[in-house]
Amino acid sequence: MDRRYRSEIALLAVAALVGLGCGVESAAPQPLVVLANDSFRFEPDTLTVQSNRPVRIALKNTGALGHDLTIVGMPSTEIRSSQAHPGTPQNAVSAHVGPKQEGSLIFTPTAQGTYEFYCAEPGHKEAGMKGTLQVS
Ligand SMILES: [Cu+2]
Repeated sequence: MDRRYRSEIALLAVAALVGLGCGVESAAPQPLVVLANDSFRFEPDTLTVQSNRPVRIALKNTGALGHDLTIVGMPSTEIRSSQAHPGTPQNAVSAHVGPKQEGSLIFTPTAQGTYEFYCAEPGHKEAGMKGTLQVS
């Protein structure tokens, strides 16, 4: 491989990265509001978003217990959380909210699929605190 060919590849790589960055920044976020309560339910418990567009979930805890919204195994970039739950797995998207608090969870899902979300507080998922995120 000669030097000129190599620099053309480098230029193409840079152009691809810049293109991706612009695409993410110019896309309008998909705003969602999810309520968490002490009946161990999310409202709504079914969410639908588009892939490769940023998602912003406002998580409102209407209860007197701490709750969170955790999604494990969903390919995502640009992940930002107001407060991750302590002990959240590394491949998780998660936001924790204290009683009567509101938090935010921002991410860009990169793969279509159906993903489970749940509350990672001990016993909450088992009590039914879970839902489904559809990425189309
Ligand atoms: Cu909970």
